[in-house]
Amino acid sequence: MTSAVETTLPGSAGAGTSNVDELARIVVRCMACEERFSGADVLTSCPACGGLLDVVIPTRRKLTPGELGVGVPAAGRHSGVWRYWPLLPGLPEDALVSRWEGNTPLFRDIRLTRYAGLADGHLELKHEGHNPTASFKDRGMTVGVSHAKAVGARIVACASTGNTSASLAAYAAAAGIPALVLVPEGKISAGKLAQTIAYGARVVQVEGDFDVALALLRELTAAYDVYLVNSVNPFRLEGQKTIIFEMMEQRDWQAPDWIVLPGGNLGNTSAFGKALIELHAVGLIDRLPRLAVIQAAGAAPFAAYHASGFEEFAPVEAETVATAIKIGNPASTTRARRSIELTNGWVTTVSDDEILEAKAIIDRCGIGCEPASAASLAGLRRLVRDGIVGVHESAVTLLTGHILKDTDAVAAYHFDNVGGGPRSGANRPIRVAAELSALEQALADALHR
Ligand code: AN7
Repeated sequence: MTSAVETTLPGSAGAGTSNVDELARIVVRCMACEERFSGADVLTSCPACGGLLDVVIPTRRKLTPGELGVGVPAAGRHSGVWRYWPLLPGLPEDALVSRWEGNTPLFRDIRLTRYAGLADGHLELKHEGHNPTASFKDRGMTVGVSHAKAVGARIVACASTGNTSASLAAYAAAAGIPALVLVPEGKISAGKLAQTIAYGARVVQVEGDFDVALALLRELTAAYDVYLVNSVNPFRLEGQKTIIFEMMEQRDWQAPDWIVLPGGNLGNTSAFGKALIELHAVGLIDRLPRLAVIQAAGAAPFAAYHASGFEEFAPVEAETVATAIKIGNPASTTRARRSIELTNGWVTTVSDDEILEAKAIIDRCGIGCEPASAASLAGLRRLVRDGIVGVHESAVTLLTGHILKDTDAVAAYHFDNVGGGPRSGANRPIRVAAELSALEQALADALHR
């Protein structure tokens, strides 16, 4: 593609010849028309029919857990993504951009299990906030940016509700590739914006919501030679599969009955379905868990689509306190539908109040997460109450981002009492005179918390 701007873009384009050979061995396939393309191409939709693309991972041969670590390049040895090398696209080693992402904990807490309504020992929480930029996005970004580097991209770009932009900015900085990010003006958390600025991306605040920003960016990437890293990028989703790989490894390859996750643009939902199918195909798990996707009630087009028996999809104007998932027209809807169908999954919604209450309880257990993440626990509780998930079934919920991602949400809950009346467990700091007698009262209060 040519344009006036193109000649002014920085850096040198074009993959080295050895990279082209390695990239050409990777097969990318359209999930709609099954047309096949080369990994050396830069594609975020099928040039033939516009469908979403999958990287094809060979799964005919059975794998043992030990064989998963075979062939891991030195550059990815410490990464919780690249150590699953045989189930990832074989990118050239000199292109790998890693910040030791992944390697996240799987927590248990009896209080949260009881809050969900499950029998003791039946809930685990995979905390993806323990990633380098404090959200799960780093797992996809290490693969997306490594592919961008391998093909010689001169600039990488995304539209974001904040976490993708923070992650892209960091990995682009690590790779030495310029980054452009579009965020909805005034609608992402201050912490995420701060990360994106500090890591050095060119930040554009678009007048409009996330859906407007993504549509605008797709116009730009269609016209200019800009590498798009949103989750329509098939390489990014390959990295996000490793949340499932690591979760199953931590559970000694025993699948839970349910995996519960928040749904926004539906990249994780898409990646999780693919990951489970691949693990099952190579014999590392013997059954498929059911995926349960939880949307905020004010941003729930996928839940409505599911409720219609996947007959009618309609985008919505999104509104929710969980800004990360304030998305009304998810880019990966068709791929996410496939994940739900393949795993006999479910989709439901929770209110902002349910999200905030679940978040306060997760925080109070010393685990902590951002609001969007808490939708998973709130949703599980709802599903147990509705009888969709049985009390004696096992579940893993995904916590997608760190508590410090959105400190405004913490303040609003504990200080402002938005929506009237004190929130349950609200914890407002008190001011005292610098006198021992005043502290004695605080000591008595603290003992009773
Ligand atoms: C904390 O950063 O879409 O359903 O632009 O940041 O895979 O999109 C963030 C999404 C859940 C939803 N939890 O995941 C972005 C963006 C957190 C998130 C989601 C996001 P997908």
